[in-house]
Amino acid sequence: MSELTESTIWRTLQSHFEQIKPLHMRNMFADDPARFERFSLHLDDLLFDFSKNRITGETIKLLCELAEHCDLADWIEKMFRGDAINHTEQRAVLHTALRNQNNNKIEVENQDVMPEVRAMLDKMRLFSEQIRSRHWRGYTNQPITDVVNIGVGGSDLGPLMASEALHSYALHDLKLHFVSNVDENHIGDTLESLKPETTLFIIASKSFTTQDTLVNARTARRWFLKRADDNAAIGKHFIAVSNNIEAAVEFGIHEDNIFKMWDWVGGRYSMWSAVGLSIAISIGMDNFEQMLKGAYQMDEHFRTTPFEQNIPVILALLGIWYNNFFNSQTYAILPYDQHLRYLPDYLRQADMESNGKRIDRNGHLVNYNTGPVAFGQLGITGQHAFYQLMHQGTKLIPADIIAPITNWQCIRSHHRVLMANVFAQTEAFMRGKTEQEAKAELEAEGVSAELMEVLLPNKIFPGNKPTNTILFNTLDPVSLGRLIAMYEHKFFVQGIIWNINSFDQWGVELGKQLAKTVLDELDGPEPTSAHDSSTNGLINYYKKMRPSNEPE
Ligand code: G6Q
Repeated sequence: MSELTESTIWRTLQSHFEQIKPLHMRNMFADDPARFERFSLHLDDLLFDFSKNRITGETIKLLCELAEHCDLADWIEKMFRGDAINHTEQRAVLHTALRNQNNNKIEVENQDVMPEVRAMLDKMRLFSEQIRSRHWRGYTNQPITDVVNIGVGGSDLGPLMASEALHSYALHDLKLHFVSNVDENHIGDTLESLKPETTLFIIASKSFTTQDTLVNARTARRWFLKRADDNAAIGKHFIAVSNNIEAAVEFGIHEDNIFKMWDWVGGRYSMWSAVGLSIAISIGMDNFEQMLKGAYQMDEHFRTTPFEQNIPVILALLGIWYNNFFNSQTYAILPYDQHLRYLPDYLRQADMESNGKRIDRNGHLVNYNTGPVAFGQLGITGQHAFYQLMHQGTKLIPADIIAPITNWQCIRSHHRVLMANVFAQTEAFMRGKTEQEAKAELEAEGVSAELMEVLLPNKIFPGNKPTNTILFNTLDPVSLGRLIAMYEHKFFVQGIIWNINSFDQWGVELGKQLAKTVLDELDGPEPTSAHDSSTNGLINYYKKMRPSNEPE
């Protein structure tokens, strides 16, 4: 039995859950006109409304006691000061150092990391300004018009999400492209419209050993050299972001063109580092630094605010409430802003790779649910697709609804409709529609008694579906940084409560290892018998059916 589920506070929460379970939020709102004020928090213009949750004041109090029981405050300090809390890789977890705005030292093995971080930011500034101002010239003396980030997972999703989110700040005659899939169609389609003379490749790989990325990088180099026909020209067109300088140099990238990463930055937490170089090139370093400032603002809030008013802590505890007590297996991330379209993908990795663990920090199998299945899409798109299941299906799917109050263009006829959907959906999820209400509606439509009998049960919405609503003024570098840092800390808090290591990823490493072994077998002509009958059968079928004249 685990210490967590055996603890008094866990048991108290369990019996508290039995009291809360039958209550309907509709009645909670009717009974307490101040519920919104009571259950919402602010950080500058960010409003976090968590009143549409199946909670009372007692729930929050008990959940905060759970956080105290799990020594959350100590763990927060351990992370920020650089203790090796990623114990399976014996590493510090210091993405917060990348956006640190104060003059305090942050030490890893007695070495202050801040001078190196600042040097990296300076190097990013210099380089991104050279590209943006067209001082950096390609091998035919033309300026760069296209930047291709080649990377995967943590070396792709952050820059992809953030550069799309901050698209309104982008330099529009400089286009960003992202290639992550080793399927040749991805790089093939991307290169189709590009010219080697004006293209810059950023090979982003912390390890510089990830097969997908290296295969794509080699294809890019071949494509480039076919036209340039001069290895020296690579210096003007290939940049690397990596912790493995040796491998990047061996690939042919000049040492001056390598931006360093550190082993204390996890891939999925690395968009604040030089992995974000493509973001900086697109929006400019001043804006990139505003994004760091926004994240730092959330870091400070997280580090210094009592749990009951602490946005990431409350967000995390609500997740625990549904995951571990209501036994809901999933939750939805639903942004109502076109430019946040990659946010659900980004957060899905950050959450599921961090908290998809079943072994606790003491090496034991856990006996409770850990990380949920995170999914999502633009809210408006989801409304016309999967919200049906959320409203009337058999699963409880809590949701985060995220919306900026205004945007770059903010055309009234569009934006008001958008916001009307935000408010109407959160209300509908909470209230539902009672039998009486549904009946009154059908009667008003004049449906026959016969049809009423058929329709009525289908027109009832149970409601009582929890949502958090997150509003902020506009999607800009500061608000984006703040939003992402909020979620990072949410996942951290949940990992602490579940007593798991949120910062390793052995499942990802397994994929990398397995693919290498099978690749050797695919190269030889003879059938394989090294696996189970299904895997052998699939490999051998592939070998038999593949074209014999595949180009390299
Ligand atoms: C992130 C993961 C994973 C990683 C990719 C790419 O936290 O570890 O998504 O970012 O596998 O790894 P490289 O950057 O080493 O190529």
